[in-house]
Amino acid sequence: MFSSKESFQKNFLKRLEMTYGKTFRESTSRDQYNTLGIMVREYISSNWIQTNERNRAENNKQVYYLSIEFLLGKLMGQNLLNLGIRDVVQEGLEELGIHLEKIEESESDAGLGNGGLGRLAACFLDSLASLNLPGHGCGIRYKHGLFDQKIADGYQVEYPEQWLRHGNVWEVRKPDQCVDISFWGEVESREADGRLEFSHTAAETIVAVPYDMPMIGYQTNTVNTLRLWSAEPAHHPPLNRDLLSYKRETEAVSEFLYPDDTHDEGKILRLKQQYFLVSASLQSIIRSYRNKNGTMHRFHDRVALHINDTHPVLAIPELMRILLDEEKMEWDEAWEITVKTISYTNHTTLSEALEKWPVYLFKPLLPRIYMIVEEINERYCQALWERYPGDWNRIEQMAILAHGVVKMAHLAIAGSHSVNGVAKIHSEILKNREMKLFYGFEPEKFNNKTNGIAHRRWLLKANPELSDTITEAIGGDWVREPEALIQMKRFIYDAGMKEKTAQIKQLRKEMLAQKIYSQTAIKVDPESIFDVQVKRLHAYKRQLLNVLHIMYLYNRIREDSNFSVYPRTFIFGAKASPGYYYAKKVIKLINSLADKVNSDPKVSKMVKVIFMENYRVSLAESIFPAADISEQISTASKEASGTGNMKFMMNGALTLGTLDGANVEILEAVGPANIFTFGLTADQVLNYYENGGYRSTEYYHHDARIRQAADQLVNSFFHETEGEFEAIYDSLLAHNDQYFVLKDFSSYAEAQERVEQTFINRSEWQEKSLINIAHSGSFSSDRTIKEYSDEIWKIKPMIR
Ligand code: 26V
Repeated sequence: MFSSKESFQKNFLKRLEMTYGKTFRESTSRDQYNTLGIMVREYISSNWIQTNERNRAENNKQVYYLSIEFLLGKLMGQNLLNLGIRDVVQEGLEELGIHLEKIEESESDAGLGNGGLGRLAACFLDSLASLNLPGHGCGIRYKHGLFDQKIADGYQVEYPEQWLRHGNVWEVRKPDQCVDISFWGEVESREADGRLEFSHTAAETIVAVPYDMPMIGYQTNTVNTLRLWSAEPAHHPPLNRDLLSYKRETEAVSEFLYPDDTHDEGKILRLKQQYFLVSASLQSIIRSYRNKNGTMHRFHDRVALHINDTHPVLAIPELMRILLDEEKMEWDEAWEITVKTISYTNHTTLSEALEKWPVYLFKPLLPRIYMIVEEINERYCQALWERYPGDWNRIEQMAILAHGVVKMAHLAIAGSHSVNGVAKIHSEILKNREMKLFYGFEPEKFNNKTNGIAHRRWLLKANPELSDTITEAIGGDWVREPEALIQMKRFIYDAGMKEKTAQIKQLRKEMLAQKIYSQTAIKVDPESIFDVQVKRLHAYKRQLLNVLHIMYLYNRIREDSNFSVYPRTFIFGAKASPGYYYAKKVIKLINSLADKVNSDPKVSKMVKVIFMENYRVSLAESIFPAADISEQISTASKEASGTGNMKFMMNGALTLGTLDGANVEILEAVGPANIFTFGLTADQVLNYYENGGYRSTEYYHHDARIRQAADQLVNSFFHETEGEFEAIYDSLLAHNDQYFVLKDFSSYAEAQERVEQTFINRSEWQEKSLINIAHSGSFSSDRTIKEYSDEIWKIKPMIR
């Protein structure tokens, strides 16, 4: 049906009529989108079935990537590209008078994630399928993804996101593969054959229904599966329960993605979600494994389970439960299989983000799982005791259960054979600081896997103009083998290439300027430097540093008539967790500053500030290609990796960043002449935390630029209600600036001057931009996934 334009058109029109009972003329963009989606689904169905069949027949080892978030974005465009049918479809539709882009707009972003962690999971699924690797995702089918953000009077307002409102053409409900999930109740024990056996009784059961989504590889026959679980009431609800409240509580389990990284409300619900994901996934994986293999003794030879951060760490006691209670295995064998099966990635060292569950919540909700965690803890502490006899202090610090909480990271380390960080510096910090004691105990478990991004989304799809130019220059191998991008080095000094890529950047900046105009009615100058910071709003990411620097530019331009800067457009995009007071204040501050700057006749000739509402995957795809400067300015040691940094680099933006996360590896790749670094190093920051010695007030008193900008947060500079930005002011001075914003200010301002000086020499800038593109191949998630596959999961490509 996609073999030619004509055959596509014929099928499309017929299918449209059959599905909607409308003529083409009467149909809406959404009807057309759905029709195309149905056709694509049908087109790939035999490959999807065959991928599953071959996996079964060949009994290859499979990896299951368990993640509480999958931030997929839109799928139509990528699917068409991967299937190699985009051109045929586009041309066919054009002749019917429809633009493919228009149809694509009807698709909702699948926003089942908060940020980096969820997007990484989505990039990994693209690479797994494209590399023909037998790897699948397991997640939750949230009815509402991450909230939609509107800005009203400068404030963030959240609206429930509704991605399923018009259905989801990519999913297939599989009611025959439901599993039961048990909460609450009691554990009963009895002796059988000289062995203590446990059963979970009087539990409240809910049903997990799988919805499968095809993950289509790039020009290959492999179609892997993302299985998302939805919570539904059991057919026979508990007798002692009010039906309505049982139904409501059940459905709540897969209703909302947790947008709140910071606060504690709904803890029980979140723990329910975690167990729901893990128990449903394991039961279904084990069911199909048992059907094929009978017993579970060699489970780890055929299955790898990866846990994306600690959210799915209950996979460890859940697998133990199944092996002990259902398979009747002995503890030691069950534990060996569990550890050999499970691997774990850590995504943050921030202590606030490390999950700890109070026993008083955990134990009643998951009584059998809690018992197993207790036993794991006891045996783990015993092993520690044997290794470090008498060292109570150490054992207390390493215990899984201590002081009334379950420490999920400790459980993850104890129960898996591999623990990795997501960039070199992050993995080193884990080994030498955060997880030092665990590294001392089992050093062989620890390793690094530097993050990567799906270059087929973030370059091939997001920036077709640049992609075509690269392909013309070096051929198309880079799409399958991104390291081939290094061949672009041949063109760094090539005048034609410099001109061409500069034109593409210009075009993309004009396109973004249009979008900004249509959303905000603000005209920005596409010739200005597009300086972009898009990411979640967090204190450690230091949007505030960027803001204070813009305030300084504003003051300087107004006060010093000899001072001028090269025109700049500062672009922000960020969602704040709804309960994160400080982050929301920073959003308001950016918007207040934007009003001030953009309405000032003198300043706005040189500087504009734009806040783009509702930052999400699809918006990101139009931002990265248009950026000149990539702001990666976290307090060193705090950003585990960052992945936006890679997306910018791949699209030819230059990084302005601290030596944090993967910025360090970007520096190694491009060399110091092709990146702007500044600020404290991670060691310096960590030493300050350990030994003290930083006094933010000194920087306030000694630097007039800082003093002026800081004061403006609390004097009449912004015409907001009094006290609006007091919390921000206090964070800097009363609370001694925990993220070293003031300490790094001067170094940042200098780096910004270097940016300007470099940009003025456009020819040199373009060379640096090309160097960044040429070295971006190793930041493809293809590289990352190959490393995970070879070194942790031990899975091999299916031969296609
Ligand atoms: C959670 C919290 C909760 C408490 C307040 C501070 C805070 C900060 C961050 C988080 C998110 C933790 C998990 C996460 O999304 N980590 C991100 O993972 C990305 C993929 O590995 C990585 O590139 C980012 O650097 C990392 O922040």
